[in-house]
Amino acid sequence: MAVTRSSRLAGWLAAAGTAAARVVLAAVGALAVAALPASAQTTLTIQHPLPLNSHYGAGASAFKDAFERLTDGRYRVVVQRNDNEREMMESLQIGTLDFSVSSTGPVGNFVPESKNLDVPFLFRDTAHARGVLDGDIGNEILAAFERRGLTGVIWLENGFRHLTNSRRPVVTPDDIKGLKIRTMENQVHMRAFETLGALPTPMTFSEIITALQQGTVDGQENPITVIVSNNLDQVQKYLSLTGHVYSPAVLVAAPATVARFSAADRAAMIEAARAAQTANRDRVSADEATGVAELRRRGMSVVTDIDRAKFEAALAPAYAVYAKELDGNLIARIRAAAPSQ
Ligand code: EAX
Repeated sequence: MAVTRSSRLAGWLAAAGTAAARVVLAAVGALAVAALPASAQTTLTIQHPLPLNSHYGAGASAFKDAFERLTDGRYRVVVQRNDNEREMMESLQIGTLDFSVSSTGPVGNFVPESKNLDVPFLFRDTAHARGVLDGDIGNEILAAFERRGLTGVIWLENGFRHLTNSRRPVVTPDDIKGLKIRTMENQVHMRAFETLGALPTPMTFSEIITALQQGTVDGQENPITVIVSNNLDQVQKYLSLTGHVYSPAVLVAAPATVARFSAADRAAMIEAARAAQTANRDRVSADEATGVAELRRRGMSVVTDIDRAKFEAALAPAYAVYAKELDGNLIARIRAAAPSQ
């Protein structure tokens, strides 16, 4: 059908009409949503262990904004801090919490398959890690959550972990000997530090600052983004860029919460989770680009020339145990995997 002037005018009017109609409809919709009695709105909670102004906060807020938008305000998502990741997993299993963002730290105690991701020096770099987690291997491990009374929604990122301490600069594996190191409640990590001659002390993130201040432990290990956003420079003098292990994070849902969702709401949850992943990873990349300089500016003494091969060699006894206790085939597939595009 050719476009004529009078019809164009008619068209413009129709378009104007449509545009006006669309504005009215949107306004009515917004009013309708705003007018939704609180009772019609379901409140859901997402918890994570770090400050709101962090890579986890960025992910959780992006999830909240997207899910509320995609479900037309029928849901309100409350973001809370809970720096006990194990407790969050338990709450998801019993349905007293809806969503969480956490590292895989204590997750291996609930989903043993995720322990394979916690092996030191397993991932070559961030692209390799993201490629594995966004691919078949990542999906296989997420599927394993279902068998443990949890719903693994999407992989997020904590980052490569580095060692800090208040006693001495750590350059070689020998320098770690005898240091009391706070670790997450993660047997894979604890075995690595034991093998290097350190004294690993597992504790939740909530206990870390006091333990460092009181000298219960000499050091700890975390990604740059966590060290910066929690001001660990105030209780630690030395930072060694060991990058000794990649720390995945994961958005997990309570199966009971997901079971109450319609198919459309589940689709909204997945789309919101993708928004969370993008916001989280972008924040990690940004913090990693500026964090070391920032920590130096705050007075930390930074060791950059870490001999990775020396640390891997010193960990050989631990790798032998991992080969028996973990899934050697899966670990080999991860090592062989291509980086993300
Ligand atoms: O997930 O406990 C830790 O060291 C974690 O890196 C922190 O809670 C973020």
